[in-house]
Amino acid sequence: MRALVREIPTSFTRALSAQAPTSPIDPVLARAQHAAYVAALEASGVTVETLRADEAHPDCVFVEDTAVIVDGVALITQPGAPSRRGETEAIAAALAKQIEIVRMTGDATLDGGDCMRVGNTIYVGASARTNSAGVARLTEVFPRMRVVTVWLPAGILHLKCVCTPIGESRMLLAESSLAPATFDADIIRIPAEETYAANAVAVGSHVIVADGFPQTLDALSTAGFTVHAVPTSEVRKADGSLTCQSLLY
Ligand code: CIR
Repeated sequence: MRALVREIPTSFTRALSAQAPTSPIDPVLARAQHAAYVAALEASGVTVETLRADEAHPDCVFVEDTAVIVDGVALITQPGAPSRRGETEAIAAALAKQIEIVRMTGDATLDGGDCMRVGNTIYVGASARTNSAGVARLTEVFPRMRVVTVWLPAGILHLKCVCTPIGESRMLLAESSLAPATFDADIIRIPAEETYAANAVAVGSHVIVADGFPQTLDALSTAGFTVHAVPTSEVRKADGSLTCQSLLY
């Protein structure tokens, strides 16, 4: 498996966030934490390609939002936040060396953080960032996938803020977020007080989780995963978590 990631720019201190962080983002610490994330991907057997930071785009580390990759085809998105639209070209150029690229145009918007694939289903969060034209384009580009729209309550930035896939038929889901019946999958429930840890990156028998969430760590260890806990304080100040820092394919 390969991953595309992107360095953290110094302008990351101006990244989007729904609420101003209680302490400013420290870009030096953010880079150290990003390095730990990349090391965890490599320890999970992933070959990582790292793109240079783009100072003009403070949120460029959150590459997940710029593409949805299924079975060797990458749909390059139009991120819902206008300030992030310019992030996609460098991603498209890097992916085009490896896989087929298709585009999203017109009024369609979609953030990759709203797309969760479990088996042959892509659950798509109808969020403030992803509109119906974006979902329609996703459905058109991946005709063999079942696309299910999930209405997100206000306050949830992306679908994968509260749930992530763990293998082909299992997923993590934060308690008190979305109804478990929404999903046709085996669910590992994450206690509400550990909601942030419901965003995890699973690669085979490895899983990368945010550190500081002992119940989630125990649940994943009990489920048989090798768990890599990584620090996330700085990306969290910019409403980021773990899946958003890579594109896996
Ligand atoms: C944003 O608001 O777009 C970024 N500050 C955070 C994006 C996080 N992306 C993700 O969870 N997929």
